[in-house]
Amino acid sequence: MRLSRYFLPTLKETPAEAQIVSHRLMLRAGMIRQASAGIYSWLPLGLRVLRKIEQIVREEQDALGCHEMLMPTIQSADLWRESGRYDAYGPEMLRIRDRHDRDLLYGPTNEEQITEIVRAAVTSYRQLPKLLYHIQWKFRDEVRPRFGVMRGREFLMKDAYSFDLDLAGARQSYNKMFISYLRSFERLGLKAIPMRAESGPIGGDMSHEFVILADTGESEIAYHRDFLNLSLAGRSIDFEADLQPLVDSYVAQYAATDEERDRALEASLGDNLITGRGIEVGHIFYFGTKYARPMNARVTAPDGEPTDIQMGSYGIGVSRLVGAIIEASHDDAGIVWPKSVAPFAVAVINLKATDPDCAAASEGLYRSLCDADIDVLYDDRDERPGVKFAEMDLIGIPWQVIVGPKGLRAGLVELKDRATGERREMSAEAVLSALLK
Ligand code: P5A
Repeated sequence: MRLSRYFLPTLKETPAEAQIVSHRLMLRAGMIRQASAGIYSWLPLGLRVLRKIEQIVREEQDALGCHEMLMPTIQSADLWRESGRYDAYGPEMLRIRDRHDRDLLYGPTNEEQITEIVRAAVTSYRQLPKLLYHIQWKFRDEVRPRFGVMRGREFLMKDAYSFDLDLAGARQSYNKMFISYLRSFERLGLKAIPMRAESGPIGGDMSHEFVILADTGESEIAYHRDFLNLSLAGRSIDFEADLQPLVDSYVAQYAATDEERDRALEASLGDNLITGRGIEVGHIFYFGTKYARPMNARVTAPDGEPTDIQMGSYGIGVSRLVGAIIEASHDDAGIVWPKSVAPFAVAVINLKATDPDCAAASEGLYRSLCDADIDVLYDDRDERPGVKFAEMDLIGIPWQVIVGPKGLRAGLVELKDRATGERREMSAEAVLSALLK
């Protein structure tokens, strides 16, 4: 991508309305623009990051055997009357009326919609288990939308739903998601801590919030210090095996929210307990027959009796993650993208666009990187070097290749690592082979 032709409306001034660093940086880096309170347009740079996150989440859902589909944003109120949630949901739900006076709503979540789909198609225990997900925009008319995309009114969620015959099956589905979430967040460059959460009317131990550490987070958290050393990276997981021992090894490590019932556990951790603040990036629930019963989602069990389907739901805040990753990874100069989600892998910075040698060398590098299928942002503008450096640091591209007249005379360009600030002089060929690796 040539920067001269790209749409990257960066801001020099810090926008006054932004209270936290990720919101400030997303506005300054030209990633988003507010449309109205809690509703944002995603500009080209922001959309690239959103799509990268979405793709990692998608690959990890696919890997555990969850199947992608797409449900609409607009739902019928009648479905929600069946489950009893239409009145219960309150003012957070955006209610709409069509030209025939039919009540609709902009979906805040999709339990009812998916239950309707599955009950129509699944009638026998032989068709279970089923795991389905979609990645779709949601609307919640939050009282206080704030912090940019972190607490928006319109936001992108990955929501998955599990359908099982019995509790043992439901627990296995839950555990698959639990382990898959740890892997997904690791791939996104995050350390997410699974915290026991309020499990609602069903009780039991099957609801967890996945929280990443950030001082500006809205959740209070407490965890065992060893937790930060746990990792699934490089481990291949057999999702059909019994995952309970692996889940237990995580769950045993730390405490949870500041609920009364967790105080004893917190006390038992003693010096190993670390408390702090975090951002909830995922939330998983087991809710048994809460929707299946009122909505008549049943199968015939092996004994021939009709049985309510056991369900769970599993959310990841895809658009919130863009902000959360920035909260976890930035410095004074701007964003420091983890390589897995960076909008471009490499930036080529031509320090003197009017110099034919600089232009030829930069073009050559740009072409070779593009040919190798690497996402490159090429700053070909006639701008001062200081402006170019500041903008590339602000938007956080992991590798910068800096081409200037002085270096070129010695046959050298510079390769800068955005995360460490380390700069190395090398030949263009050496830069190419380093980046292609
Ligand atoms: C689980 C999937 C649910 O809605 N139903 C389907 C369940 N859970 S949840 O916790 O309410 O939301 C899941 C995740 O969505 C993100 N999220 C938000 N992101 C941005 N702005 C918001 N207003 C917002 N509300 C929820 C969170 O990451 C949450 O974990």
